Amino acid sequence: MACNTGTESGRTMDPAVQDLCKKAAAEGIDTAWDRYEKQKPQCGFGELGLCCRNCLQGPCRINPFGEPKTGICGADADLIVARNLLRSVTGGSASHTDHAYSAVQLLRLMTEGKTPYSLKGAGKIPGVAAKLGINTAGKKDEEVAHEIALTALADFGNYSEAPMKWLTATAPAERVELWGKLGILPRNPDREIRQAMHGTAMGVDGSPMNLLLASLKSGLIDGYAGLHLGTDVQDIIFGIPTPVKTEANMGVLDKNTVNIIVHGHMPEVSEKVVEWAEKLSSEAKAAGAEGITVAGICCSGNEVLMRHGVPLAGNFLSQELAIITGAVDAMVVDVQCFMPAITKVAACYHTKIITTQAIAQLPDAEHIPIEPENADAGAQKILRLAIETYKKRNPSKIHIPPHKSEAWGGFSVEAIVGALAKVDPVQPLKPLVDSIVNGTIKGAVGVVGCNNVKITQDVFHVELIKELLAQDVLVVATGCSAQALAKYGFLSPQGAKTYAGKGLLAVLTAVGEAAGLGGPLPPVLHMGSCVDNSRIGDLVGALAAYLKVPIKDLPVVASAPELQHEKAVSIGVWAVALGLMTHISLPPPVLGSPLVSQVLTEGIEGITGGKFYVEGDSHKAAAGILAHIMQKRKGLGL
Ligand code: NFS
Ligand code: SF4
Repeated sequence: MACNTGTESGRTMDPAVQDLCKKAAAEGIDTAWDRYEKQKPQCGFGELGLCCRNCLQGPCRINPFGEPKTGICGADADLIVARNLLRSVTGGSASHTDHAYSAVQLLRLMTEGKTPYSLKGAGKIPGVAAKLGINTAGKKDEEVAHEIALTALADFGNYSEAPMKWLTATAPAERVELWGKLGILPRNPDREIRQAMHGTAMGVDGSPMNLLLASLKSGLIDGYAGLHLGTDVQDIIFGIPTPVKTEANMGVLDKNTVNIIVHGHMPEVSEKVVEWAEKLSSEAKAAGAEGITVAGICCSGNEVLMRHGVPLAGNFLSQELAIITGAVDAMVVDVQCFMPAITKVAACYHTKIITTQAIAQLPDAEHIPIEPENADAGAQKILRLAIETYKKRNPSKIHIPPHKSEAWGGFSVEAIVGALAKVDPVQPLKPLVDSIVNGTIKGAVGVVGCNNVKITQDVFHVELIKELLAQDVLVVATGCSAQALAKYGFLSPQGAKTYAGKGLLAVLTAVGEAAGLGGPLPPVLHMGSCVDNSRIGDLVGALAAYLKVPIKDLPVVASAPELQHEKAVSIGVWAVALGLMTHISLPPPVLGSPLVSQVLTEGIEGITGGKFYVEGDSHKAAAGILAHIMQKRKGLGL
């Protein structure tokens, strides 16, 4: 399954990206795959997690086959690996938590009437208020939403030893009790992130097991101060997604329109770009274009796909190639997952790269701040710059591969339960649970995460999910994984007929027709961005509650087949803490410590019921995931 970076088909299975890789080569432009070649061979110490740079006596590295066995301070392989892992998980948790914090500040300012945003997700408020114990009687939506923002901010200001409220209000009681016994309930998320940095500094925590527990705690910060807080608040501000039809892959770009890509993670940016693209389309026409096309890459793309059906240009490894079409007038980025390389690629074309966040700037990009108070002014400036830039296109450099597929998104938990309620209005989950109990559906898999240059783009997502669907496993997806599957028709009703096994197809058809879609549901339900992995957590939690069993006993598995980011690692740790077996194709850099590797893939199962399952072959991974599902079914007496 490894990536042969020499050939287009070794780099990616996406025909549009293959096509553009050829164009890049012809035009002498390096992409991530070329840079990967130049990195080879990658450092063996780094791959195993055996390098420590935590103090200036280092760098120290451990020889797995001999001496030295410790760093200068005496830290051994287990300690160095455990420390590095905690820093990496904390990097992921910090990213998600900071993202969620921005959304909370926006909610606060918006409900104080200080921003050009308006409340679109009133339907989300009662549930969130109820779990937080906020009294809504006689209050306006904005007032309750403001209290919700202040409650979230109180978690960030919590100086007591009490656990963070968003977690205790959200996670299943059985888990809160377990995590309490393990002593890993996070208090103030900022304090825990600080403490993780402190504990991993030179001369502090020397216990690998204690550091592994801290990693679990950091995973919980990600799950509740990052993912859940992010989704809850974003749904209140921008609306709860409902099923929506769109298209995916480079063919969504239109050579006759101004093309703007939104890339990154913050819907407060991408929503405003989408809003102003509509409002300023007459200006684009005055400039000679037929209109404005906004298309997404990575999770910013997912956010506006979920709520507005904005089409998708590609996922993580497609980002440079979108620019290489020569047809992108502006790429607007906010935070996370945009490669610093994009400005260098853009320099070969007319494309403007526009950064919008103070912490995420690029030399050679235009920086146009989008902050809560000035978002409209910023977005207008961005749109007008894109329209100006459109006039500078070089027609001889434009090539848009025609590939695109129909894709459906918008499957929030509310939307899924809503569709099921058309079959059974009293107990909406019953039809789904009955299908699992009688074996029509064997179980469920949440497939998430990124592309990674070490794996041929999209191939692991596609091959794994093909096999699982054929075996009647229900699949939900987020992030760049959902985007990979979107490009090959897995998110379309037609995809159900192509890929789903007989039992699964029957259920998808019954629910899809009852819900008025006129055909089956797509075989893979797109639940949103990576932050929206919270939605998968909620769905799994609801199934467990309905069956009155802990999550760890469900025939449910998580998988991140092409993970690259620290965020994917911290989400994985959260999933394992929830009790899920979590498949990954590439191990994080922990193999240098037999102890840490053993705990993550075996020992942890006795503690949380979840574990990491590392398998780099998609066929074997499908078999391993299916075997786990069958074992869990047996445990439930099914
Ligand atoms: Ni998730 Fe979304 Fe994609 Fe990976 Fe990056 S965009 S937050 S980290 S690469 S799935
Ligand atoms: Fe070396 Fe210890 Fe310093 Fe790490 S903390 S660089 S192992 S001396």
